[in-house]
Amino acid sequence: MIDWTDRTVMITGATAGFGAAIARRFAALGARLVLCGRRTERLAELARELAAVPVYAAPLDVRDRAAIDAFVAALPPAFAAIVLLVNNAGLALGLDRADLADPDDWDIMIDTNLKGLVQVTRAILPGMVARDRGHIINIGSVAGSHPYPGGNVYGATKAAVAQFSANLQADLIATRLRVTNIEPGLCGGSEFSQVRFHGDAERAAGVYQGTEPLTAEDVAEAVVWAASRPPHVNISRIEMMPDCQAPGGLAVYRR
Ligand code: NDP
Ligand code: 8X3
Repeated sequence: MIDWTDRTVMITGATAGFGAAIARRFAALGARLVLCGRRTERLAELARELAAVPVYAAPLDVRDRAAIDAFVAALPPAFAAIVLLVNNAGLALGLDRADLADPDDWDIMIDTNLKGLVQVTRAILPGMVARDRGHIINIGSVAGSHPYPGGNVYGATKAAVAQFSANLQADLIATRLRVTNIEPGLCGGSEFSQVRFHGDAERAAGVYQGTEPLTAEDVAEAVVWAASRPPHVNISRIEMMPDCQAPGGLAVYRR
């Protein structure tokens, strides 16, 4: 098993859901943590909870490129050599048909899930390449491979994340860097559906009714597993679903 105690792990979107679970999991393994998200109070709480390991937590909106550069430039020396970047920050907004969807929701998803993820990667990558050491784990989604009604732009951003991950792997072939795209399906216990339905708790709860969905801890486990393979092993993709979910939604509309 890899010794994480001399390794720095950066997690975007650590203030809730998967990001917080991934942070807790790596803290239990003794890693140094760089945590970010927009909600400063949540970051402070998590840093206090995980005080047994070195934690650098600071606010970052991944949609702001200048803020990303400033965040990376301000990393204290002890936290600057990131060996694992988990690009987790992201969101779905709305589940409306494309002709009815809110164009502002579309912009926010593209700016966060795609533009934010690629620009955080771009800011961290040069250091990893210079050290010839690093792993980028992106949090994609089954929505990037399997269409469903109302998934329109959310799924498109996650498809782009999958292809960006594969293209990164191609770019980095001559280095020891690794790239993984983790693609979870239905997952409960995070704020994902509350955010998707703009705070409608009843509608959010309905998504999981009668199911036993994945948990944030299941996703964190997959992240730790992919990151802990021997250095020559690159896990390119992990698609994971709860056993109550399956692909196979080809639609036929009969008039
Ligand atoms: P949560 O809503 O619980 O967490 C999302 C995290 O992203 C929060 O920490 C939030 O922090 C952060 N975030 C959102 N926008 C920004 C931004 N502009 N800048 C920085 N951070 C941001 O959702 P999940 O934990 O469920 O989702 C995490 C990732 O997993 C997302 O990429 C999501 O698309 C993906 N996913 C989720 C699935 C699910 O069913 N839950 C399944 C498959 C993939 P803050 O608000 O403080 O900025
Ligand atoms: C989250 C899973 O099915 O809501 O990415 O798109 S789904």
